[in-house]
Order: sequence, then structure tokens, then C-alpha cells
Amino acid sequence: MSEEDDLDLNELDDEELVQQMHDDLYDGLKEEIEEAVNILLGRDWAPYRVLTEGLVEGMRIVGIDFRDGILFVPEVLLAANAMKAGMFILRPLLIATGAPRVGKMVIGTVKGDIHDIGKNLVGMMLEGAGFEVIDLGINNPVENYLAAIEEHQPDILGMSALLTTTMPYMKVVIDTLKEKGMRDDYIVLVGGAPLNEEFATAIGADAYCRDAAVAVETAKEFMARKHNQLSANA
Ligand code: B1M
Repeated sequence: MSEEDDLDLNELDDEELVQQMHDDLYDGLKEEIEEAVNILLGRDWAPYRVLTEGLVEGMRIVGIDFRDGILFVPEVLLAANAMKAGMFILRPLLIATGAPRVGKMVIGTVKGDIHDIGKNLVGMMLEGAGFEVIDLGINNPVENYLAAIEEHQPDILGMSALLTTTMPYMKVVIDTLKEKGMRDDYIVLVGGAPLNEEFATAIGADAYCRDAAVAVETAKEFMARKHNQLSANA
């Protein structure tokens, strides 16, 4: 039995445990991640802190070694599965805030792109802030967004892209909304690691959201503006 197998996560202090989570995420160890999340929650860590310091930071490290060719797709998939298992535990805690309904959002990852961890996180955080979230999943062609908008009549359309090759597809969606005369009916928020504010402006989105917390703040801000406009026009 290796030294690793003997490791009792309960015996680690908070800092060591978070460090161990980064290692376990890197190694795609789902059960260890689940255990560590539960231990930190048991030590009264706020779910958002467990998420950001334990999981998101761990995935950032995975991303660096993926970029540098040290980790490959199969390993990163395992890391993603471990991260999702941790998020699954945190989800009900993040969304159970009892916040009043503040708006509705349709969100999905664009066509050609299967990354969904960031989008899922944004969805969770928005639900926690009182938004109703309709998640279209990954690899969405423009038709999916249009159908969801028609069916659910959201206030906000959110799009996620993690690849430089898929981010231009967001413009296809926005241009289609323009062609149909629907663009101004919705707040369009975009996000994903390769994007920035200039890109969001260039494609005609309302705002770029750097992370899930910014997405929540931005969504709330736009909803407040929308309500102010509606009451001014009443
Ligand atoms: Co991929 N991948 N990947 N990958 N992957 C990246 C994105 C990459 C940067 C890695 C690297 O080289 N460093 C690179 C893209 C390079 C580029 O385009 N410039 C890359 C590549 C190249 C690829 C493949 C092409 C690899 C291959 O096959 N050779 C392939 C493409 C598949 C496809 O989509 N067609 C691929 C595949 C995969 C896996 C399947 C193995 C896996 C995805 C599993 C999954 O999502 N279920 C994977 C992963 C995990 C990553 C990295 C390591 C991590 C992404 C992640 O989950 N981050 C990633 C490296 C990186 O991003 N640094 C990488 C954690 C997450 C919390 O952050 O997604 O940024 P993020 O989301 C944030 C914000 O961006 C923002 O808020 C979130 C929460 O704070 N946000 C939004 C995101 N969406 C938003 C939407 C909004 C608002 C905010 O709407 C309003």
C-alpha cells in the first residue's frame, strides 16, 4: 500500500486539505474530492469558498499543465469528473438561498464546444441568486437558442465558449437575433476563458462576465436597469 493510500484527509488542517484537493483533482480522484468537500463543509466553510479555493483553483492548475502538454484529454476528463462530483455536493447549498425570483436566463455552451464546467457553475450561482435558469447544455447551434428563447421567454441569454475556435459562434447567434428583430428583447451575456470585454463589445453582446460571481452581479445589474426602464415607460 502506498503512502497516498494511508492518507486520512480528516487529519489534514484546512490549508493542507485544500492543497491535497488540488492534487486529487489533478489525479482525477473523484471519491477523495467528494470526501474533502464534505470535510470542509463540516468545518463550516462556506460552499462558495470550497468551490473557489478547492475546486476552481485546482482546475486552474490542471489547465496550465494541459496547455503545456503535461496532461492530456483522458486525464483532464477524469479531473473534470472529479470536479463535477464536488460541484454536485455543493449545488443544493449554493442554490438554497431562498432569494426571491429576480429573472430568467437561458444559458448554453455554443456549437462545437463541449466544455460545460464553467457554464454549470454560472448556472448554479445564478440560481442561488434567485434566477430561474434553463440550461441548454453543450454544443448548441443557433436553432437551440432560438427555440429556448421562444419557449421560455427569458430576460437573459447567456453563452459560454472555452475555445478560440468556438467563441466567434456567439456572433452568429447575436447576428441571427438581430436579423429576426429580436436582439433588443434580451440581455445577452457572454463568458468563457478566452473571451474579454473587447470581444463582447465587438460581437454586440451586452456584457462579458469574467467569472460566475461577475455573471451574477452583471445579471442583477441588467435586471435592475430593465425594471427601471419598465417603470419609467409605464
Ligand atoms: Co479543453 N481546452 N479542450 N477540455 N480545457 C481548454 C479550454 C484550453 C484553454 C486548455 C489549454 O490548452 N490550456 C484549450 C483551449 C485553447 C484555445 O482555444 N485557445 C482546450 C483545448 C485545446 C481542448 C481540446 C481541443 C483538446 C483536444 O481535444 N485536443 C478539446 C476540445 C473539445 C471541444 O470542446 N470540442 C478539449 C476538451 C476538454 C475536456 C473534454 C477534456 C475537458 C472538458 C470537460 C467538461 O467541461 N465537461 C477540458 C477541460 C476541463 C479544459 C480546462 C483544463 C478547464 C476548463 C474548466 O472547466 N475550467 C481548460 C483550461 C482553462 O480553461 N484554463 C481547457 C474551470 C471553470 C470553472 O472555468 O470554464 O473558464 P471556466 O468558466 C469560468 C469563466 O470562464 C466564466 O465563469 C466560469 C466560472 O467562474 N464563464 C462564464 C464560463 N462560461 C460562462 C458563461 C457566462 C458567464 C461566465 O454566461 C453568461
